[in-house]
This record gives sequence, C-alpha cells and structure tokens, in this order.
Amino acid sequence: MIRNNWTRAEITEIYNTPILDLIYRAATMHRQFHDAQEVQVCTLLSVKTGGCPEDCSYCPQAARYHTDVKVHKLMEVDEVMQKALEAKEAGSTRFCMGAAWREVRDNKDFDKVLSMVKGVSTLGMEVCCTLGMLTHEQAEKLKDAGLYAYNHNLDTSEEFYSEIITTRTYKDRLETLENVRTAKISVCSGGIIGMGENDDERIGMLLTLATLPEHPESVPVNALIPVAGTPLEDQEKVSVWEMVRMVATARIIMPKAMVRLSAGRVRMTVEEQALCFLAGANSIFAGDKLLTTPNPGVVQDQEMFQILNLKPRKSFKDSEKKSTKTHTQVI
Ligand code: SAM
Ligand code: DTB
Ligand code: SF4
Repeated sequence: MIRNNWTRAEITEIYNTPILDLIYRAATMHRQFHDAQEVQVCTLLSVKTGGCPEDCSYCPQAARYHTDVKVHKLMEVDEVMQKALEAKEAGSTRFCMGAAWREVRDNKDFDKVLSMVKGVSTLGMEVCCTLGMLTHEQAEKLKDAGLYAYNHNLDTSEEFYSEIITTRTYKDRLETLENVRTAKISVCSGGIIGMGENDDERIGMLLTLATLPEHPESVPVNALIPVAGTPLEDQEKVSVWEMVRMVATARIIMPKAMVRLSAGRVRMTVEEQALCFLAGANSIFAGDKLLTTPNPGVVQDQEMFQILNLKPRKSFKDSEKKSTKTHTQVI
C-alpha cells in the first residue's frame, strides 16, 4: 500500500475527489495506519531569529524585508534547555529548534546547536532541528549528538518555487533531504499553501514528496501567515477546504506519514481543525508562538483535545528507542 511511484494524474484525481468522499477515503486510510484519536504535540523554538540572507517571500525573518521581527543571536544552551523542559511539562513530545540560517556553517554556533541537541535529547523528547541546508557531514554530526528529526520544507512545487525563492534552488532543497535521510535522521518535509500557487502546483509539491525514495516521516502542511513587510503580506486566507484537500491527499498518498497541521491554526476554529484531523492530520505545534508568529495557546488546545477526544501521542512511537517520559502529560 506504500507507493513511491505515484503519477501526477493519480494524485490529481485524488486531490479533485468530491470533498466529502475525499474526507471519507482519507479518514479510512488514516484508521488503517494510525490511532485516529492520537495527535502528536510538538513545540517550536526559534533559537536564532531574523537577519536571514535568503529571500523567501513568505518569511518574516528574511533580513531584506522590513518586518517587526527582532533579530536575536543564537540563544544560550541553558535557556534552550529551560524552554524544552517547559514544553515537556506542557505535554509536548517533540521539540523543534529553528534557526534563521541559509545553511549550517562549521563554526562555534553549530557546536552550540550540537550541545542543545545533546541536552534536549536527555529529556526524553524527540529532538528536531530546522537550520537550513546541511551537508552530509553536518547531518552525521547532528545524528551523533542525538538528533531525531530534521525539518526542511520543499515549501511549494518545483514549477512555482522560483516565484517564491530565488536565493537557492529546488535541487539544493532535495540534496539536503537526501543528506538527512542518509544520516538516518527522520525526515520532516512539507510546504505552505496560500502563496498564490494554483492547484496543479499544490499537486506538484505532493507528487515530489510522495515520489521521494522514502516518504518523509512527517509532512507539515502550513497555511501562509501573511506578515506585514513581506512580499506576500496581502495574500488572501486559504479556506478550510483547501487545507482539508491538502491534508487528505497527503494522508492517502503517504499513509504512514505524520501529517502536521502547522502554521495557520491560529485562524482556524476548532470545527475547522476537527475536519483536518478527520482528513488525516495527526500532529500539531502547540504553544502560543510558532517561530515568530502567534499560535493558539496551550489551554485553548487542551480544550480542543477534550472536545475532540484526542490524546497526545507518546514520543519515539515508531522507533526502537523507548520513551523515557517521566512526567505526567498535561494535555
Ligand atoms: N531557515 C530554515 C529554512 O528555511 O529551512 C529554517 C526555518 S524556516 C522559518 C522553516 C519553515 O517555516 C519554512 O520552510 C516555511 O515552510 C515555514 N514558514 C516560514 N514563514 C512562514 C509563514 N509566514 N507562513 C507559513 N509558514 C512559514
Ligand atoms: C513548518 O513546516 N512550520 C514551522 C516549522 N516547520 C519550522 C514553522 C512555521 C513558521 C511560521 C512563521 C513564523 O512563526 O515565523
Ligand atoms: Fe531564512 Fe528560512 Fe526564512 Fe527562508 S524561510 S528567509 S531560509 S529563515
């Protein structure tokens, strides 16, 4: 049932299925591969904020756009450990550290990130990083430090990519994903909708993800958060049906992946999020901030979990490493 030879025509047909049939099909697939009550709770922390040399049109952290984001140098290891502990206490089982870098450089800052990874991995949470492009050697170093997953989004389709980013290529992105995979780090890769791309371009991104040699273990589906000062500041909000179509198609073509309802939840009602969970989403970012933009608060999400009878997924469920969780989860 796990296929890496999907064709564009097949994915297009799935994507264009009448919405209620699509949800039904995705929900059925979801139940074959996952416990449908279970949702993974992840926390993000921006360990180095703003001042990025890239030109990603959606991003408030790109130095060339004038946004309200305050530049912050790489955080100290102790501060990061404190935040990770707080995330764990609030019920998170994955902690993802993000840096506004184009790529990792072999310098003191990278050594510091390696210490952060080492530290957080002792807390029994899945440790994830998103630091930009990586070489194979850097991926190996992160793996040795205890990194569990690496997030590197394709963001959009190859055809639409150059409309959004010009300072690196699609091929660069794919190479980093390959370096991560070769180092046996779990791959987290998805994209953003609502940047002006059409349905074919959304399908193109899903096609690339689903025809990688192995599907990513996590696929984040972000709705653009339009930030004042970025070129995409005036983009219209995506409708819940567009999110549902993306989530459901990802669930059907990559059945085992964790499909993460990522940026954009702050503008969705509980009912809208419920439709996404029904369509196969099974992971969220919790905490009142993503990297630099707002996210629903922990209490709000706890209420949602109660209403929808959801339960947080344990860490390391799909790996041999056993969870060393000792704290009672709050959510
Ligand atoms: N600098 C690294 C990189 O680009 O890979 C890591 C951090 S970057 C902020 C991580 C991801 O956040 C991007 O690939 C993009 O998918 C997402 N992102 C950034 N700004 C966003 C926005 N305004 N709305 C939705 N997603 C966004
Ligand atoms: C992902 O796909 N979404 C997260 C995480 N991976 C790193 C980031 C969303 C960022 C939204 C904009 C911000 O908060 O700066
Ligand atoms: Fe930099 Fe990443 Fe933002 Fe692009 S998405 S501008 S690489 S921080």
